[in-house]
Amino acid sequence: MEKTLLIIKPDAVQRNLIGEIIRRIEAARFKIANIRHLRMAKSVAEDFYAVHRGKPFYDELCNYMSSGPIVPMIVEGEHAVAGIRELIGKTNPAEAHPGTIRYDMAVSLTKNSVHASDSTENAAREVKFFFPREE
Ligand code: FUP
Repeated sequence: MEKTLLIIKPDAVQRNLIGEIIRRIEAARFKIANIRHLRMAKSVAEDFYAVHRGKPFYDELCNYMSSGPIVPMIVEGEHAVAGIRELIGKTNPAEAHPGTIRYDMAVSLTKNSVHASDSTENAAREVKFFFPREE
């Protein structure tokens, strides 16, 4: 069993897509092991995306991620990291495959509706970031 961190981003929360995204995760046989609803301060978003500090899109990304509530959750299952990345589709919705969350729901490269950890190392860090008490 593997754990990964998925975030429903402000654009999707705002458009009432929380239920549809969770439905797809559960339909793919994954479990929601923990879930929160919160709004990040910009400084918190900057910490979360620290790996992108200095890149041209960093400021826009952090402004956007702190613009409204988000729903981070721990998703559990076999090969959850790769499986959830497949379910959400490519970062740029223009390149995502039909049937993926980003193809179906994303507004733009920045407002791409969801985040999911891209490796088991990042999953461990990101789970801890939003769920520090999780073992
Ligand atoms: P992902 O792992 O799919 O979330 O993608 P990245 O870690 O490469 O990028 C993090 C976020 O930055 C993406 F969700 C969207 C945003 N981004 C931009 O806004 N512009 C870019 O040129 C690249 C990424």
